[in-house]
Amino acid sequence: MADSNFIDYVKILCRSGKGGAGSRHFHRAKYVPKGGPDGGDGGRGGHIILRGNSHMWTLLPLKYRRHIFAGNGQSGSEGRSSGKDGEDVIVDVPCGTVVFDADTGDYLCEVTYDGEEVKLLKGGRGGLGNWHFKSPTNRTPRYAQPGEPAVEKAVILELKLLADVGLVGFPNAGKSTLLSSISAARPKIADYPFTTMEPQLGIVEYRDKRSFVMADIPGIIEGASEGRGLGLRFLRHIERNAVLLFLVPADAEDIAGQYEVLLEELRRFNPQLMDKQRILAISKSDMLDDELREEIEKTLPTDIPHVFISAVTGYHLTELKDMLWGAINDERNQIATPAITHRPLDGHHRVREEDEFIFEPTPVENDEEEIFDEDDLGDWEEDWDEDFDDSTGDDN
Ligand SMILES: Nc1nc2c(ncn2[C@@H]2O[C@H](COP(=O)(O)OP(=O)(O)OP(=O)(O)O)[C@@H](O)[C@H]2O)c(=O)[nH]1
Ligand SMILES: [Mg+2]
Repeated sequence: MADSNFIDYVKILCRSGKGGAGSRHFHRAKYVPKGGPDGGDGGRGGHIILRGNSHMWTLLPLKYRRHIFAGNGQSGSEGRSSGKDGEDVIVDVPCGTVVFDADTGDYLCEVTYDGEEVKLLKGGRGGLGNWHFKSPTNRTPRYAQPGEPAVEKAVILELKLLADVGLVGFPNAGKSTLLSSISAARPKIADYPFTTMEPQLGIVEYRDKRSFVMADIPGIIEGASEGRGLGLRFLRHIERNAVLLFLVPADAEDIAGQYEVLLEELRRFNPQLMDKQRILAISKSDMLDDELREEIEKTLPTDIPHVFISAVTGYHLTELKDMLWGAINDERNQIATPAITHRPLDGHHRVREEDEFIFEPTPVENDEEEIFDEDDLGDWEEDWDEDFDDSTGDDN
């Protein structure tokens, strides 16, 4: 997968900006002997915001951007002027990106639609300047609030493709051939297993200019949940699909048995997948005659609708699309899809080379905090008399 452009799992280090410190400044000017505190507030630290972008379909740009740091807020300064807010960082991600805490595996947030903005890490609040702390009992507050610290977190971004129909089958079942015959997608097709190494989406045009999205994922074999074959890593791309289309080739020895194996692997990956509507297509049916088809028909599982198809001759493809369309628009599926709960990350999802990725965070630079020089205050504080008339009319 090293040379692949389809990246659906990245680990990055994010750090929001820290808040700027409030200023401890005292006003001084000619003919204004006791100007009083006038230190302004620190600026807010920058947020890290994720934004859905429908033109992106892989996390590849983030693979080369392992550190995402927002700007720090600037310190406040004299004359009650507030420091500048730190710069927010907006990170574009494909729709369907789910974010987990890399240390605990806990689900944090997700971005589903184009333009959706999700605040991943909040910037620290800026500290209040000393003029806020002026009171009748303390006219020379020599303190100001420091800014809130930055938040640092290692996160894992996982892409779960958003498609209406997910294709499930053993390697060589004809999944890619089907996608290429009913959509404009051109996945690689060959008569050896694991031709498809990464998921691919295709838009299936349907009657009356309607369309739906179909996802072709790498083949699944028995024991995939224990890591055999390509494992179950790609199954997350069908977690959000409304309908699962199982593909078993007509020349398989035991079609019902193959279907059961696939179903069991799915169940082990995520029991929630069992709630989805399923359709069974017997692929490569051009190899069957009527007699054989009738014989197979008797052995098929009865709890799932089925259809004999051939992606090569186009046999029953319209019927298949009708069945899929009906299932996608089935009210139950529409309710079920957005309600998916995200489990914390587990071993099924992990990508070793990503997990061994070691962070070398650059130390947070100490931004020049306003140093309050005691001597600077001079003597004037001493002659700050009790009955000092606060003529500035402050709101405090
Ligand atoms: N006769 C016939 N052969 C088919 C049909 N569909 C696919 N094939 C052949 O089956 C082989 C595998 O097809 P693919 O589409 O690559 O299968 P896949 O399920 O995507 O396989 P992986 O990507 O390896 O999991 C190819 O040699 C295809 O030409 C069909 O409808 N009829
Ligand atoms: Mg394929």
